[in-house]
Amino acid sequence: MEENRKRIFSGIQPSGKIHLGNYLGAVRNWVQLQDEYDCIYCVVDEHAITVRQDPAELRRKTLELFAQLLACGVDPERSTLFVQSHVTQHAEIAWVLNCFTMFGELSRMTQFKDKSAKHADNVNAGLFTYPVLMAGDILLYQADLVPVGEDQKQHVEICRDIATRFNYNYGDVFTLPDAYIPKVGARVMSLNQPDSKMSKSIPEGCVYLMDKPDEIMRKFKRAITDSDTERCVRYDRANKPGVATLIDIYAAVTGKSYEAIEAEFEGKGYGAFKPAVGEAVVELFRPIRERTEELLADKAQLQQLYRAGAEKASAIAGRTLRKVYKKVGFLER
Ligand code: ATP
Ligand code: LTN
Repeated sequence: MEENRKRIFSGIQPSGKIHLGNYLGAVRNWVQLQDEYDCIYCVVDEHAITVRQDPAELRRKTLELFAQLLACGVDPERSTLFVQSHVTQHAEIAWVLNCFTMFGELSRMTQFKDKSAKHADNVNAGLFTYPVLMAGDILLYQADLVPVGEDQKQHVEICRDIATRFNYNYGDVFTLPDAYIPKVGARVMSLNQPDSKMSKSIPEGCVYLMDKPDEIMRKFKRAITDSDTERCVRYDRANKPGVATLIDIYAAVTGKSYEAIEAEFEGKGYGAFKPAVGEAVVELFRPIRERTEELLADKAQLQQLYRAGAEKASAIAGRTLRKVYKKVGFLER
């Protein structure tokens, strides 16, 4: 590890399978950034329990997500990949940071507002303080950059605010992080509700990394296009949101510009366009799905990898937490 490289931290929840939005908005960048940065990536199981999880399922999803991240190209030789609950400092720093976070600022978080409306029967304190745990994740590693999709920008901002407040009281303890949001793919929209982001909560409009090719093709063929009479492939988010969603996906997967895509499908209509986008996604995911299956067949190797990841992570996290405890005035043991 070169000493003066900038540090990257990001996390992903094991509350479901990786979908195209997660991949294009975050995970693909995680992989690319490994060449230039010192990267630390985390499966955030502690965040996942802010909504009810079946214990056996959560364990299974955590391991599957870990394998999927490896299959996507997160390289444990170059980066640190671990499971949040294996590194106790995350829960510990969250308590301290809770005391430096204001009720009012947490009340303004859009994810809290959305999730508390969706899970009205379980608006628990963890759902409310979720951004504090996330701030701790980032600050423990003194990260400079946090690669996330657009929807997480607000959480990185509150992390900066918390860090600034702490530093104001105790000196330069924390590095102030910036969100790293991709130019394409930062907000992939749902295939059947093009005004909502692609999310596992709208399963029909959501394409998973582990979906079989025929399933992916089925979802793309059923994707909402538009009821306009023009039926041509043209980027117009306001008037043709369904087509814009598909063009965005095709652009993010192939690297082609909007103009090139419009030219490619000129005079061809949606009947040719939808399967072409589907095919591109099938080919993108095929090798990753196959690799995930291989990795999941060797549980002992996975265990060895997540243990090694946790060890590397806790050495860094421990240093930050010791400093924080000292600054706030906890008596040394
Ligand atoms: P979901 O809405 O499906 O529950 P999430 O945002 O809760 O997803 P995470 O697994 O925690 O899921 O997200 C991991 C990363 O994926 C985050 O950086 C998030 O910003 C990004 N992401 C999630 N959905 C999208 C999307 N539709 N487009 C782009 N990025 C996304
Ligand atoms: N809140 C994020 C997941 C997450 C995260 C993090 C992302 C938890 N801790 C630290 C970046 C850095 C989400 O819901 N997608």
